[in-house]
Amino acid sequence: MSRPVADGTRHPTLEALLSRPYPAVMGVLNITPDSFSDGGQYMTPDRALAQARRMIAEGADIIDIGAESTRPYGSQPVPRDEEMRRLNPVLAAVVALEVPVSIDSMKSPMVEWALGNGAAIANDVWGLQRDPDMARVIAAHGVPVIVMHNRDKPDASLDIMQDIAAFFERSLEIAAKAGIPDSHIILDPGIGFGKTQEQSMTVLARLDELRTSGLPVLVGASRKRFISAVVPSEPKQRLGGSLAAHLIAARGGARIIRTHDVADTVQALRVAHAIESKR
Ligand code: HH2
Repeated sequence: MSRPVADGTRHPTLEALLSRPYPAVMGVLNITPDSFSDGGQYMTPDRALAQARRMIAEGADIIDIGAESTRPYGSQPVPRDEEMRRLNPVLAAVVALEVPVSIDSMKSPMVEWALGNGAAIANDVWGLQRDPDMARVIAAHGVPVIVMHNRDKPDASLDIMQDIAAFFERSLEIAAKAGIPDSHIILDPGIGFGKTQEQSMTVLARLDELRTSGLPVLVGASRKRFISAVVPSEPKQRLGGSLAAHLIAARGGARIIRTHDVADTVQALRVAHAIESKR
């Protein structure tokens, strides 16, 4: 289940990661000037690669690379050429680190390019429902896809769990039509996307309801704004809240945790698992 790499260590495959008793950790690598918590920090290829190496040393199982901020409010749309200009000097070098790389992009041509250049997972924050070519591109490469729930605007009157379930049903239909097997789908409720802060917390509290699909669930609560609704804080001061959310997500069945703070998250997940195994 694992493949050897040049330095003699062995990094497990995605299948092996998902079968572990504690969740896999996905480290966030934002090559953007405007990401909500770390914009501008990894804009040069050297810095981006150093951050990827650091996250892997800290225990990241997957590196998620994005070159366009997807934060719901205030992010600037990035033209495809610019997204490519940011990713091009970084992607191959990160892929060479031999950890599965996911490409966080809403544009099917970017995803196609990244999958052709070694990315192993597609991360679509519109769950195959925005770019009409996304499902075809992903099916053609035969790779797993993270299908994230999203909405243009939050609606406080919604039953958010029902909305997510209906959204995933549509995504799964699109995937099936394009020839993406269920075994390649990872569901993500999209914490902070098209949701009120209350709804983001409801989703975390009721995550186990998403498991009825039998598909693995990813959660990314790292540094997000709902934390500040409970304890006012700047994004970089939200580690405690992020860990709390991620431990609750793990208990609710999340199989992958997406985070900016890899070392602390790995430690929290592993210690929680070690304690729970004593019951
Ligand atoms: N959150 C962000 C971006 N991409 N992808 C998935 N699947 N799930 C998430 O929760 C998710 C995501 C937002 O975080 P970040 O990448 O740090 O910010 P920005 O989009 O501003 O770059």
